[in-house]
Amino acid sequence: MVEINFDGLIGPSHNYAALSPGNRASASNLGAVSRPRAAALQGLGKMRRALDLGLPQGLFLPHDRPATGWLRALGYRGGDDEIAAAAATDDPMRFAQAMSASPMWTANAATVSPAADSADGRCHLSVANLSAMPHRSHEAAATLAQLRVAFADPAFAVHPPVPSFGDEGAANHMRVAPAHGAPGVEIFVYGVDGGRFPARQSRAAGEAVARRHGLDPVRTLFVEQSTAAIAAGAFHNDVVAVANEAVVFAHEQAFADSAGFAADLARAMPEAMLIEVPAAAISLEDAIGSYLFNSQLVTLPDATMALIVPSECRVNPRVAEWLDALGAGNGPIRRVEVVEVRESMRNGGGPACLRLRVVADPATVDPRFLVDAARLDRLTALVTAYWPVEIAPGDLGSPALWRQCRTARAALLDELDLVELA
Ligand code: SUG
Repeated sequence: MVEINFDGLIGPSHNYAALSPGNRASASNLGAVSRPRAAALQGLGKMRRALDLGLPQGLFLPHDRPATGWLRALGYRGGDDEIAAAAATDDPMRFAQAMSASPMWTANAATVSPAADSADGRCHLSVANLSAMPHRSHEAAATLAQLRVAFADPAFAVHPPVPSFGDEGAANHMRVAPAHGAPGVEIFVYGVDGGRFPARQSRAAGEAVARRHGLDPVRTLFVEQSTAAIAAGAFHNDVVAVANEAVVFAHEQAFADSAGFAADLARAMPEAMLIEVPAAAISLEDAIGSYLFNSQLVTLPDATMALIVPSECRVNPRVAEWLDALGAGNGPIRRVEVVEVRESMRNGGGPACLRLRVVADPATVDPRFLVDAARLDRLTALVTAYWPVEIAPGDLGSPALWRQCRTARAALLDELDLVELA
């Protein structure tokens, strides 16, 4: 059993339409010109870095854009281009919601419970409903289709989204375990509405996922996000906390009751280690501006841990200094790796948002969803050939762009021999 990170390949329609209230980066880039090709190449660069570190790497595909199936369900009629043209003229914001490349953030694709935690010994995946944001709410059907292909082996159980209650998937879920393959404690982090921004994750959804996955209640925690963190821009818990094996790395203000969380975690798993960064060292503002906690905390083949941080962490002097001290100290995190995912970051998606972690035997995963260096070379060439260089806000309504997005995705499906997802 190993942990495989499945990164979302950044889709050809990547653009800045400020669709996510409460996500500061997305809101502040309204109207900016995006660079889909550079974005996807940055994402592929991150995957390559993981391979170079000796980690297994997987990938999920961008969804079909414009999302005409969703627009059709909203009452638009005709062929795909007619539907897109009608929606783009009628309601440009709605149309932008149909053009979003948001499936790139696969930390929101599903919640995953490894086999060691579940009653039936299978790895369970529940697709997230993402119901808090219209542009994300229509991802679930295509995500479910994709996960059913990738994880068709009986080692997995893939569940459709939980109904009725907001669920944002792995971004609001942490797992703490002595080792990836050993039984662990699963932590479902939820928000409570009433603050400045929507609380996207409900407690009821986490409870439903835990029940479906057959988790042991003794090793399952439900923890409330702090309203201060949500108000400061932590629209998902993974903006202020990350866990790997026995380590939880979190901001002091991530949770409503951090002392209560620390005590519950220690009771559930005495060997858990909580690395809490005090607000006096790094303010919530600095944490969210740099995305320090939206890093990938990974165990390397030599059993030490590395923190894969976005380059923005190097720009903030307080965060940079803190990271230098972390790497030089004798705690469990010995190495800091800096990756460049600026295009995704400008929509509020750091290294950890771009990946879904699945603990599995790689032999049970459909190999079309796994990458090696040669496949990354081919994907780099394909993205360079097909992805648009730039998208300005006024381009979203252009039929030429819709055609380019469809052609690019078709070439990708062909390259990976995944035409059944067309
Ligand atoms: O849901 N941004 C995403 C970012 C998701 C980050 N994921 C995690 N934290 N795991 C969101 O807010 C912006 C799209 C736009 O504005 O066009 C967006 O959807």
